Amino acid sequence: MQQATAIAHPNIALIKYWGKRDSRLNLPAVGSLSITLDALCTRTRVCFDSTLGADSFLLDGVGADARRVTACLDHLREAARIDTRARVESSNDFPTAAGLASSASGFAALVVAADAALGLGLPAEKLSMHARRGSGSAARSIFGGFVEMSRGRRQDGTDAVARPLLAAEDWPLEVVIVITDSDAKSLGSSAAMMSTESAPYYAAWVRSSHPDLRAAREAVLAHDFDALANVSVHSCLKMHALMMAARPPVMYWNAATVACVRRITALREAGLAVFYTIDAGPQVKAICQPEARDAVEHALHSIPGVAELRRSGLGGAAHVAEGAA
Ligand code: 2P0
Repeated sequence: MQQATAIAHPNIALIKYWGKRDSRLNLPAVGSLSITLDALCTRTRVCFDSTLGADSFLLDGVGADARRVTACLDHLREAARIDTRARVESSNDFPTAAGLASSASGFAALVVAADAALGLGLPAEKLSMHARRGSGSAARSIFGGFVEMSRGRRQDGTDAVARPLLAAEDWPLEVVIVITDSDAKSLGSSAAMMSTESAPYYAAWVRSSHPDLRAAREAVLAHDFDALANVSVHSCLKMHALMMAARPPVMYWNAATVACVRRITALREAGLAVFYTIDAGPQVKAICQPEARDAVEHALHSIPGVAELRRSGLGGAAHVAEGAA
């Protein structure tokens, strides 16, 4: 038996990945920029066992569909020139499939654990490429802090990988995660993404993502909070507008989502260093300077429909869990 356990953290995109240039290889249509959250965590154990006839997948203690896990492991098995099946056990300390990027941390942890179990020792860029094949956003969760993901140009996708942009300790922003609904979402992001390619603005979305990515990269490297806030809110709302303009439309927001957006906007107008982003779900993430965090939490916790607040710093590259089997 060859086994290892890995830990990975979800990330949230400030410049959004939405749309694919190749769905078979899972290549993104646009580049993206994210922050990895150190307070949320996925722990995944992979055990290759020659007595197994098929891969099995236990997610938060419950048997789950192993097809995407198998597809991801197949690439690593090919690299290791083995055909052994694996038992995979994964758990999240936050709601799964609810717009909190559990697939990002999930596939990043899977790839890092499988790489260690098989003794491959792949470099981080290769791990990122394998994670991307599992889930586009997972490519970014291989790294901590601020991370940039390239759309790449090559047809084989070998250049569609993430790279670290700035270490967390170089600009230690904080995130208040506002959970407005912890149920799993009814429409997964892969399906939603495919359907939004029917929106009439899709070509404009792809075209306009390049200057957004450049502006965000420059803002991160210059530690320019206002510039990062402006371009991040723009990317977020543009992505949701694209979803709403699809046929059929996709609408992830609920009343509390809208109330939080309005409250955060008012806080920012009043001079607080905070902005919001929203992913494929109804949760809101408030990104702020550390000194603004208490005021942000205070303003958000009493909004009707807000179920829970979680706070996080940045950090957390995916890694093998030392001492675990
Ligand atoms: C992102 N999201 O950049 C965007 C913003 C959600 C909204 O990447 O089809 O689960 O598995 O590659 O990575 C969520 O999509 O999609 C996502 P697949 P994924 O974080």
